[in-house]
Amino acid sequence: MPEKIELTVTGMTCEHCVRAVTEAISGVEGVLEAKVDLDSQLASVIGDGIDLPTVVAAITEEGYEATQTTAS
Ligand code: 9UX
Repeated sequence: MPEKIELTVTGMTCEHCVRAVTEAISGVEGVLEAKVDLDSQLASVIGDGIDLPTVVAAITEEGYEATQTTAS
């Protein structure tokens, strides 16, 4: 069953940041869809068997901070 994870991503200040984060998340194994919103600082990730620490690490490697806000 695909699951959805939401994270708060801080440090993004422009749409290029948003794209960098979106692409970083999209590159993680199991991720099917990643939506990142600049204003709300929320990243919504849909995937199957996603490893949360791997997602956080991918975002951190791009220079942003991520914390999980919800899981289901
Ligand atoms: Mo432009 Mo967003 O340097 O950091 S990509 S503000």
